[in-house]
Amino acid sequence: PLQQGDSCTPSNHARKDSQDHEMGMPTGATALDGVSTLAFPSISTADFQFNLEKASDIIVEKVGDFVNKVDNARLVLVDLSHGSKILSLVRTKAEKKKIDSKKFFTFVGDITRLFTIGGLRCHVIANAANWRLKPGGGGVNAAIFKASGPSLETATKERAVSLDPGKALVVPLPSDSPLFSKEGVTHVIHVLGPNMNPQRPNCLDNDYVEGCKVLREAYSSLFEGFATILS
Ligand code: AR6
Repeated sequence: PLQQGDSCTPSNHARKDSQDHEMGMPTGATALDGVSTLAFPSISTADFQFNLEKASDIIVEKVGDFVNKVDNARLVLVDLSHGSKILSLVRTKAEKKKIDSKKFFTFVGDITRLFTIGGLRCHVIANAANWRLKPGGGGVNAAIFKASGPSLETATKERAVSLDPGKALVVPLPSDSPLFSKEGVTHVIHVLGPNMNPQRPNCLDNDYVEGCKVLREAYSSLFEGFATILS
């Protein structure tokens, strides 16, 4: 859930800019500026227990590659709280790398409420999925399936029954989904990242050579999936 003070409304963007998106959400990067936007959570770094330093390096590397290639599209890394370590690591590294803040910034909020609470229109959102592509299980997966209503599960099942680590699945969101009608989300992209949690399937047992390879693949698959929607 959102913590008090984490959300912002469209009208208080300017005032809260420095708190809510410390890379500075560019003026105009709000509700309806027409730039296709992918909001994504940090894949694998909560329930899947992936190392945050390593994950932040990979996020910045992959975001940098994508924004250099694509015009008229924007990426937003989202997490629930201002205290998010992954957001601050990524912000610092992205600034150092001089990644264009019009094409990439971080944002604090619930990924299922970005428009209605955050005032940020994101056409596409990414889900840190499980291999069965099932609702529930906690984290962002549970939140996205819950906010979508049953139609996301149906639409997902029509396309795939499972997902391999490092892969992504683009699912157009049926128009009867509240996430579509209220938040303006047209697609959900499920991504399965590497798992370092021994209590979850396919644990990599601290093998960060494989883990980093799979996390890189996961972000490549995610951004390639987003690019297919743009074209
Ligand atoms: N909005 C924005 N960010 C969120 C939200 C939200 N509503 N909820 C969580 N985060 P996680 P993983 C952030 O655990 O590590 C599930 O059970 C969170 O703070 O969702 O890839 C699946 O079924 C963190 O930064 O994903 C899988 O089995 C990021 O989202 C497993 O967890 C990812 O945290 C996947 O684990």
